[in-house]
Amino acid sequence: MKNNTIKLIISSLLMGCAGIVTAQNPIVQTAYTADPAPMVFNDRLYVYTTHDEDDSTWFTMNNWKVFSTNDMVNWTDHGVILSYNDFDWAKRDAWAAQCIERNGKFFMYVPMISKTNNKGAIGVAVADSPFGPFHDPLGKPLVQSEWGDIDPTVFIDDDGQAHMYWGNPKLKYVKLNENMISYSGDIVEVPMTEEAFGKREGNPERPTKYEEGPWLYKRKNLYYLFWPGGPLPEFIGYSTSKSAQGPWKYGGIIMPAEGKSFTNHPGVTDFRGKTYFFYHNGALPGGSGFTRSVSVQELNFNKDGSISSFKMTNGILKAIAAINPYSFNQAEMIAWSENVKSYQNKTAGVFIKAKKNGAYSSVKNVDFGKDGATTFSARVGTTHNSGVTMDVHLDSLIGPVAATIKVPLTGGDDRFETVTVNVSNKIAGLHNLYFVFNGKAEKDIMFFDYWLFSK
Ligand code: FUB
Repeated sequence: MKNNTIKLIISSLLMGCAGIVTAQNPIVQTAYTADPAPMVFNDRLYVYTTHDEDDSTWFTMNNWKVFSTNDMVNWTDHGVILSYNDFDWAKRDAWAAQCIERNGKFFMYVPMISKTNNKGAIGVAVADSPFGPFHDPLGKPLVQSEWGDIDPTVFIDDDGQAHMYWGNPKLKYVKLNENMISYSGDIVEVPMTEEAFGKREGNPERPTKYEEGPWLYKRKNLYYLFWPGGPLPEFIGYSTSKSAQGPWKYGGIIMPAEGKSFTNHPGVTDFRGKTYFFYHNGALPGGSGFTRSVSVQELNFNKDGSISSFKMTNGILKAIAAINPYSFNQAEMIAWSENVKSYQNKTAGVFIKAKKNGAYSSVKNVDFGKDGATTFSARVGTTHNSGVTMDVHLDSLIGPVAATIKVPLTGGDDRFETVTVNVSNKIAGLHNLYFVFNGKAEKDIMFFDYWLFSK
């Protein structure tokens, strides 16, 4: 075999093709996230998540985050966009939420514990953009019926009628008014029948498999309610109906319980002709039932609309769009990373920090075009003066080094400098990029805000 052929085979084996890698789940590696709530707006896919604090040994959850993608593979972290502290009446437990757009406003439905009676309640916050700032227009809960007011899901039907479902162990719904911050009629308790949610043995308080975390979705005039079921560990089951108000018919278990988290939580949306199923597990290093992470995979339907059971996968491996390297790209847009954490402050907004020597982040399917790139710029900083560098590798962690940045000592992570260097060889065509962070310090090697190439 000729040398060039051998090189080609080895590099294909090591690197895979641009846009294809071996694992893309969990979609966020820089923080623990759970309870995914997808939303499509202006041809971009957003996913709102809860946020398990690092090292949490209970549901230590103080705020909600949002991530977005144009290609299903590279996810941008937009940071914390709402906290229970933004509600005067709430005191803790920023649990599973959903954001939905109506008439140019974004409505975030969030469960929290109320200060007045220590019980769960669902609030609503409103913003003019998917990233906030969100504010509480009511100054009080939208609903608080009794124990178990958690996990709201909101769906706006083709005729404009919005419904909000929620609850554990009871499942309830209301009809939301067009302003989305009030409702009409009574809170309806959904009958917990075996026909609707399957039979659970041996627990009179929970006669059916339904546990919590409903997600309402419509496809071809059929309404789907996806829900985590029990007994624990949770699986995901579903029920269908011809109306958003039921009656519901149990469809079966679609995702059996798997992995280190005893909870799971569904979120389903259509995006550019496909349907995607979001869920969570404990798959990140340090992962558990209280340090969870969000994953996604395609959802397929049988001809009759039913859904066959499937397992958790490595995720969406092939990007459906390319990244433009000649515009500003946020460092927190990541396909995969290791030993990197995301932060946010007033100077940089959201940025990433390399926690140890050799940490890296990567992006997939970057289209350099025919002409090719000649310089690389990055906004970076460090608190160390001992030779901190950032290498840009092409196509794999051990691929050729296209550029090396010497990271200047800038001071704290609110101080960045933009550094520009020539690339070693002109880069053209489609590539994956690996940003590898090198330094002798024990921790917090450097911080990174954005990057771009020029022709
Ligand atoms: O994340 C806290 C709670 O765990 C959610 O509200 C439930 O759905 C479960 O995922």
